[in-house]
This record gives sequence, structure tokens and C-alpha cells, in this order.
Amino acid sequence: MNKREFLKTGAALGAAGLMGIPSFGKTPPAAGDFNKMDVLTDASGEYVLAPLPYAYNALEPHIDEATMKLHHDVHHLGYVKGLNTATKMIKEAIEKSDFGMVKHWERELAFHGSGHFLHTIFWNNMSPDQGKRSAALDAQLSKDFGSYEGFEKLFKAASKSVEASGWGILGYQPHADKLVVLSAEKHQNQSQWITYPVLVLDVWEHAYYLKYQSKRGDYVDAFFNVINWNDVSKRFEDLKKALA
Ligand code: MN3
Repeated sequence: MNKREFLKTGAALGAAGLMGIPSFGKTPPAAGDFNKMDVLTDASGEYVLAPLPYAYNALEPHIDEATMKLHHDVHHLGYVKGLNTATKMIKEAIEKSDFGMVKHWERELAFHGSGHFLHTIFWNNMSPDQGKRSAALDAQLSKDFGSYEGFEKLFKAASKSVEASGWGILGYQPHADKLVVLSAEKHQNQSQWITYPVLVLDVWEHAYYLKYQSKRGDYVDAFFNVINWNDVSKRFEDLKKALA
């Protein structure tokens, strides 16, 4: 988010006040649990903003209290609200079988979804008590970046090189057993970090142009005649087990 968007969002949400911080419904997680997991939804499946796992001033002097308050209570809350709205509107589109606005709502879903997921990880990635890297993490960092120092240099360089708004990200690829550093511009570009692909369709022209020319729609329809549901099911079930 650039400075202008930052101010705009801050002003818009500031006017609405902070009354809208979602509650956790019937089964609030215990306060201590916020250090252990990324709380993204409540028991009903609504996306919610979990409280910070530490006080707003806990990261002083490195990150100041005022920034943390604004960042968490205003900006992150904005993503949560936007994600719930996009989710609701997409559900309505399915119910009404009216997909005229699907491009818009998919953009919103990606923008607010990535905002919610990445900020949740970000808060939990920080603490005034830094703890210690595990032996397993150190071993993987050495395998993939030569050493911890190699990773740190790359992560800093990648984060500093992001054009305009974005994120430095250390990610793990379970299927390849690799850690990678990515510099993400903005945070969505029609994706949602933390979401694992289960079924994908290549809609670049090279994937269909010889046969379908400009008729991408026919190609998309035809794809549904060749989906391997055994593969899709296995990917879904493996992820469900591995990440439970
Ligand atoms: Mn942010």
C-alpha cells in the first residue's frame, strides 16, 4: 500500500471507527493460543481479526506502538472486512448464477485475503522474545541458502528490492522440500498467499490458442471433460492431513 492508499484507507476506516472488530462468536480461542497458531476464522467460518499476541508497545523501540495500533486495528481489520464482503458476494453470485462482477470480486478476494493471511503470519512471526531457530530449520536454511547468513542476506536484499508496496517472504515448498525467498509486489496479484493449489487451469494463450483461438470459454468448458478427480482429491486430502 503506498502512502496515498495508506492515508485513504486509514481515513475511511477511521471514520467508521473500530467498533467493527469482529468477535469470536461461541468458541473464542484461549488468549495464549494466539502465540501458537494463525487464527483466521471464527467457529462459524467468518474471517476474524485476532488480537495481537503481545502488547502494542511490546516491539518498541524497533517497531513503535502507534504504528502497531494503526497497522493491526485499522489496516488489518480493513482486510478482514473486505475478505468477508468478497466471500459473501461470491457466494451470492453462485446462488444467483450471476457472474457479471466475478472479476471484481476475485480481485477483492485476492487483495483482502492475502492481506489478512500475510498480516496474521507477520504478527506471529514477531515477538519481543526472539527464541531460537530449531535444528531442523537451521539445517534446511543451510541446505537451501548455504548458511543462515546466506538466507539473512538474501531475505534483506529481496525485501529492500520490492518495488513500491510488497512483502519479503520465506516460503516452503512441501512437494519439493525447499525453502525459497520471494519478493512479492503488492500482495495479491490475483493470488492468496497461504492457499495451496489443488486444481489449476492454465489460461495463457499458449495453452489453447492452436485449437480454440480466441474462444477461451470453450477451452475452459472442455477442461471439465479431462479433470482427474482422483488427483485433485488426493491433493486435497494430503494437504488436509499434512497441515491439520
Ligand atoms: Mn501491512
